[in-house]
Amino acid sequence: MEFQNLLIENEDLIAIVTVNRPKALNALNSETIAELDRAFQDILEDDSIAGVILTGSGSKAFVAGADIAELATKNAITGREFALTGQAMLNRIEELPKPVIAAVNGFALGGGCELAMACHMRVAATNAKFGQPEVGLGLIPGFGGTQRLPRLVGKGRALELLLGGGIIGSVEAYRIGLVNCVVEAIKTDADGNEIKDEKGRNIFDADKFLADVKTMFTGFLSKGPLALNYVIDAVNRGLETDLSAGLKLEADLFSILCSTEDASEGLGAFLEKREAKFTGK
Ligand code: CO8
Repeated sequence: MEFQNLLIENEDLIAIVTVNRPKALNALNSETIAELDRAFQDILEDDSIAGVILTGSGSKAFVAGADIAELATKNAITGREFALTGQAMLNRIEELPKPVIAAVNGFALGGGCELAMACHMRVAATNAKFGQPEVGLGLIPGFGGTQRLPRLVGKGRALELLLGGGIIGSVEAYRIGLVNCVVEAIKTDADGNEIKDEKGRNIFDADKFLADVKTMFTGFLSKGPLALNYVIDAVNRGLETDLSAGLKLEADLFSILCSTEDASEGLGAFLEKREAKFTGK
């Protein structure tokens, strides 16, 4: 399918999905939300894809939020529809049975931070900036920010970001647990010396960043595909329930895996001191 606002490349079992509206800092309008929904539906059905890297085009923004020009046209009815449609798309990402990693390059604000939080893991470039600035627009987050942020960083820190509307950098995002790691990807010359811009600042290298994320991600994708699927399911559903129901769910999923070809291959490979070759069966 052709997309107007997304670029999709499939490389080595990984789909790299890039939100591509650079003139609006990759802000999410209705069309982009529908395209992301469609793209993740396609990825679900595509057996040649084992995982997804989600990023934004250019060096300035991952996604700078919901499209504010479009938001300004919403009333109580259409605003609710917009929030529910965005939430459904983010739920689709969160529930995808294949790992999804957000490669956050630049601004991840409002809906952009919410998009990153719906992914299973987040890698931040050093230039990444996160925030939920909606209160400054007289709004609250509508794509899950009030729910996923406290689950990721705890109630106190989430309230500080949600009430203050402030923007934090990659190091602080790492410190509070909003991102899994920070990667420095800056342009260097052939001798490895940093190339600076006219103001003496480092220059972000988007290709290097994606290559580093891809290398990191490939390690995850070498594991048993069914096990990855069940980890995502157990964590997502477990967080919706109490500990005893979550533990029962884990035992059920564990027992199903015990009878899979992936588990006999993984256990056999360990005992035979060789590398496992999983088939996802
Ligand atoms: N929507 C639409 N256009 C945007 C957005 C956005 N979120 N962000 C930036 N742009 C546009 C700017 O309007 C500008 O366009 P133009 O060149 O035509 O004037 C272009 O992108 C470049 O932006 P700036 O000139 O502002 O770039 P700066 O480097 O000066 O600033 C910032 C970068 C700090 C990121 C700044 O652009 C900014 O503050 N953007 C808005 C960030 C924001 O508030 N995001 C939250 C939006 S609300 C939201 O996400 C709610 C989600 C849930 C909604 C559900 C409700 C129903």
